[in-house]
Amino acid sequence: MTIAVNNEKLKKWVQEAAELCKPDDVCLCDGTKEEYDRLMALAVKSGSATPLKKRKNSFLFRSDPSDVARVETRTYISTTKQIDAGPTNNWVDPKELKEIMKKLYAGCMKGRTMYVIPFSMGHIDSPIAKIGIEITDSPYVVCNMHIMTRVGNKVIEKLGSNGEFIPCLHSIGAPLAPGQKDVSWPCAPIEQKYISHFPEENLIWSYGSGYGGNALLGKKCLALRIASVMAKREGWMAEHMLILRLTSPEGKQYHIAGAFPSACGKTNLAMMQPTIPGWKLETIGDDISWMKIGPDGRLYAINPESGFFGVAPGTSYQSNPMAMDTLHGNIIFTNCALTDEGDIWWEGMDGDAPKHAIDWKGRDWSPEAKEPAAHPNARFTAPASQCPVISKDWEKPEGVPIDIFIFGGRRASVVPLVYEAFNWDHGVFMGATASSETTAANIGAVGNLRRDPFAMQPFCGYNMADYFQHWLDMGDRLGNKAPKIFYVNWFRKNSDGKFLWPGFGENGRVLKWMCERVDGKVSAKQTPIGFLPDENDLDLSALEIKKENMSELLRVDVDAWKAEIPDIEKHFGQFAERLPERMKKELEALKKRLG
Ligand code: SAT
Ligand code: MN
Repeated sequence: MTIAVNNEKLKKWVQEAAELCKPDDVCLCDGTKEEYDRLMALAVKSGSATPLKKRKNSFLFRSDPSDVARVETRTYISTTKQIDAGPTNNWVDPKELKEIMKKLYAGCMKGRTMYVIPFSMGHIDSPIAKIGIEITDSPYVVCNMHIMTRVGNKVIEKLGSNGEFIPCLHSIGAPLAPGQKDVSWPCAPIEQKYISHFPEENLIWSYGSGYGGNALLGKKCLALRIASVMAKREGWMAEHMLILRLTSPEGKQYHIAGAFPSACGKTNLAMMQPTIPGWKLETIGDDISWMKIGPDGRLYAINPESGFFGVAPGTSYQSNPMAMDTLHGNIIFTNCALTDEGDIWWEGMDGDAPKHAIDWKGRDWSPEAKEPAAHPNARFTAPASQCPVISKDWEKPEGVPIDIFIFGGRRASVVPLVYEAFNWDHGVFMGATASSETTAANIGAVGNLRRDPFAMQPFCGYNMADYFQHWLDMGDRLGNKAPKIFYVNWFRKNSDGKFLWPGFGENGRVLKWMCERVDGKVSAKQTPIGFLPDENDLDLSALEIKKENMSELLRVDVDAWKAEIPDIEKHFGQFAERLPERMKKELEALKKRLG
């Protein structure tokens, strides 16, 4: 079926892109299974995808070794004034950046097909949803977008003749000369990669990479960087947060949204099965939350995505059984290892490692090999609807009312298992000063401690200080209907470098304490950093954990917190006079409480 596009803005933009990029063909995507199957068959034929014998309708891709993660150093927020991008974003003047990129885009799709993907972030009937159109020359991107977003004719219909959309231009940056043989993962070298955002005109231009957040432009580029700016303008929130529903044994529902940096266990927490009897968890989203104040004055959240782009290594029946069961079929795997039986494998999967496999670089691999079989940022792309614990309300157009916000990160020391904010401003301060050790989700060093405010450091599309102010403004509007704010750290270690907390399903115990705090059912002790549970307040029934582990997990090390202050001051200092007064006050209050 062909569908008539009568949106003049869309027609003009596609025509301009085609004139600039010079593809051999232009194809308007319809989001159907036939389209997916056709593109996958092409990818298999060309050698870029391997069908998996052991998993129905599933395929393995291996990327170029240089193109394995987001590239924060090549990611730009391009505003007229640099101060509007703020000190945490790379900035180039829009005119200059467009000149550079136009030269790269000129003829960049020669020998390839240009796909036009109409997609909706959020259920098409949701008042919170937004429409994007991605132009790409990567069939891999089209197939991933089919899973991660809602693609198809319905979007074109909804757009109508004058509907608004966010144009997302993407090219892998690897034109083919006549007769030139393609490689299995074409991309451009790092110095030619640009992931550019023009928030003043809601525009995204990405060049040179085919991977994840660099190329699936609905995700980090639209749903976080551009959406965060739109949310500020329009009075809503676009956050790097999972969304889950917890139901108590009495049947009371609590909705929790949690912000953690990439590869810090958001997908695991979003699907976690609590070990404490009677508590039930359902998944709504694992990465992004868009939230608006509803008619009753509460904050309602939708998951704008329709799939999971999860980190594969470490995912197992022990760490995330629900994810494992999601992966039975219809999955795109990227940079995992291939077993001799025709299945995928990665480090941390249940059972023994295979005796032989093909690693993510396509080489023979055995357990004696020096390098891992799967890349540490290897991923699965999975339809959310396949998750056994997906909530029946996950696509509810109006969203779900949020009761609790959680912030967190990876910290081997200092930060206790859980603490609660004294009030909204203090909670915003906790989010604004959140810190984490870096992971393989970005190209760069792993394990370095950095401030990652609200887990949005790589994803905030404007001056982070203004974003702090936006959080304060939202709190003012929400008043006593604002969610309660908590901070968690599942990753605290003992002096031998072993994790003190068992994590995974046991994290339900911490969530239960939060719900009981919301209901005013349990007490907490006041410490300089916030309210902490007494050991007796946490439900530790049937959990074998050493007493000394618990006291270390709930210890507020005042000296270590004092030692954090200069780094927080440095972090805040970069925002100069843009830093909200109320954040300065919170810092002074913390200093005072620490003594
Ligand atoms: O590559 S993605 O940006 O989609 C994943 C992540 O970093 O969270
Ligand atoms: Mn993420």
